[in-house]
Amino acid sequence: MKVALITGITGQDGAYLSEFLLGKGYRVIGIMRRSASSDVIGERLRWLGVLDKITLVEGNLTDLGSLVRIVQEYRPDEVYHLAAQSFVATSWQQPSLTGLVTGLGAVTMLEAVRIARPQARFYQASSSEMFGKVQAVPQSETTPFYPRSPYAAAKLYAHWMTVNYRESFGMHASSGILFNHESPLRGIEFVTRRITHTVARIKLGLTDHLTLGNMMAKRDWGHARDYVEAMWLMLQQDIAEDYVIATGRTATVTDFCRLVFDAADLVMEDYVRTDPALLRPAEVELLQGDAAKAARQLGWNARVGLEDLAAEMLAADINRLRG
Ligand code: NDP
Ligand code: GDR
Repeated sequence: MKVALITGITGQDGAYLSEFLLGKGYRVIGIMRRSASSDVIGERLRWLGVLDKITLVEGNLTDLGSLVRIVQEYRPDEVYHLAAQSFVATSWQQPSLTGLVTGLGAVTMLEAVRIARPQARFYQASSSEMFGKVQAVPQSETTPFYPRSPYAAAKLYAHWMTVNYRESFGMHASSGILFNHESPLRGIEFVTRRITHTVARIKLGLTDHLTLGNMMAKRDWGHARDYVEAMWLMLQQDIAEDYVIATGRTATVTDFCRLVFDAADLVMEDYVRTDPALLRPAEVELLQGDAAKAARQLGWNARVGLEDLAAEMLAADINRLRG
């Protein structure tokens, strides 16, 4: 039985990846940071019905010893490094923490693997945010990076360190440059979930408005369940490389918002307000990925379209609020 070690297992992608790997017959070990809310922290895993099928161990990205001991004990074949301070807006408020966790944390994990299990295959969760002020449209593996937030700068460091460990130590280390991917398990602070959750509340008479920031920003949104499969596919290749994972379709925040209001049979203009306080110090205006390499080499293509994603997220939020 193959063993997979996942950091960030309590997050959106960790939950879907656990479900996917269990389906492939893996033993799944997840690193969870100590929390005073440990009773609720496994909610996403519980929602997918996988909490009882995985092994959770305590560790923290800022603590090399804890990571080394876990890698020594469980001897993973594959390591999926997903943990991060992942909310871009927060990265301006906590730039040092974001650098420590999202940037240096990846190196700490790479070190743990290099020390205790160098033959393990390693996946780094890189991000389309690294393209930032985009230098070309659409963005592919060869597009130059131009990070626009402390988060993106930290991810870029982690990205190049992953490349460096591959080239310096011959580790099988790949970076997936994933564009935005969402699901009913998306954190409530991200724009898609903020929209579906609030529209569900409007539908149920619990609030009468939705406040947003920059509605003109364009993103390439896919479904998290599709994207975790791409992570796995990267680690099944003989040679480790980096891949862009995206749908190829871009839409504004307004477009997504309208889809959700339409799905709820409500008129968007009656409810949406904007608040300049939600604008970011520097914005990533346009992301659109070119995942041709992933299609060619991994046989991977996004399956879920934006309309279905919006409808699934809204339905889940309505059900949760009713339940
Ligand atoms: P989430 O924010 O949902 O999950 C982040 C995870 O990291 C959580 O499990 C969190 O634990 C954990 N974590 C945070 N700090 C630490 C720490 N110091 N030690 C150990 N664990 C920690 O992110 P997603 O699932 O959406 O994304 C997964 C990864 O992919 C992230 O690295 C993200 O930056 C990256 N990414 C995401 C994209 C997306 O659209 N979703 C696109 C491109 C990249 P806790 O539950 O305790 O908070
Ligand atoms: P992003 O996701 O920054 O792309 O990072 P987010 O959903 O936070 O923002 C997307 C766009 O929507 C605009 N926006 C708002 N955003 C939020 N959160 N709340 C609002 O009210 C709002 N109004 C407008 C933002 O300005 C932005 O342009 C996500 C994270 O998952 C990262 O970890 C990951 O690396 C990237 O996607 C790819």
